[in-house]
Amino acid sequence: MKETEGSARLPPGQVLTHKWPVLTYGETPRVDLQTWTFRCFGMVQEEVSWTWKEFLELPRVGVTSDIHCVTRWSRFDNRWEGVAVSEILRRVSVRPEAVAVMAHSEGGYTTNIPLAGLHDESALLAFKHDGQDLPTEHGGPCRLVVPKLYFWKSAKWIRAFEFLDVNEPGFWEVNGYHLHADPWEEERYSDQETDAMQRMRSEAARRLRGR
Ligand SMILES: Nc1nc2c(c(=O)[nH]1)N[C@H]1C(S)=C(S)[C@@H](COP(=O)(O)O)O[C@H]1N2
Ligand SMILES: [Mo]
Repeated sequence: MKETEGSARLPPGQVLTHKWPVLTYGETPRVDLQTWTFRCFGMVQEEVSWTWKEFLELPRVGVTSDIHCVTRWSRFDNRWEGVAVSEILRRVSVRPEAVAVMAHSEGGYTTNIPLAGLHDESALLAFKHDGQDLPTEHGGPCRLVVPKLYFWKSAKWIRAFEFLDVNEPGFWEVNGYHLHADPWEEERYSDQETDAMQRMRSEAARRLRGR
């Protein structure tokens, strides 16, 4: 019976693992908590930012969720602790034209997430995993966790949300990964995007070049 339950929780094309692989493009960055801030900028009425000390004073949540990596491993029942993304969004006056967020990480990694995907009670900025401080290689001191999307959207060493009026591709999305990334729909690669998404992608690319 457990197995039936397990496979119902496993998205198509995924394999269950109990280990937690480290997947980082490039080096693990050095994060300085003295100068660390989490910033919300872009399509907002006013920029908001928190120092590490201020960030730790925000209300906290615990969320248990499953990881689904596009490289086909999934890991169930990860116990995360941190600040809900909804808690952050409550404190930022997002302009009505904003449709997406670019998550910016220490070291330059970026990933785009439609705003609708962040209005999700299971999304959080996590600093603990299974009761321990988040290990550096897994994104400590703080990473984004968006359980309903493939794990590349969960930016490690997160430092900012940039609110955007187009759903611009981030680092992996420029390099062939899907703009949206729903594991239940197997939205793995950009060649699976709809025509509308492809048009949005090229519009965003044109805008980026024009900057
Ligand atoms: N800053 C940053 N965040 C990142 C990545 C990265 O290279 N840099 N890799 C992404 C990818 S592709 C995956 S699968 C997960 C891996 O997280 P883990 O190393 O904790 O398993 O982090 C995502 N977040
Ligand atoms: Mo990944």
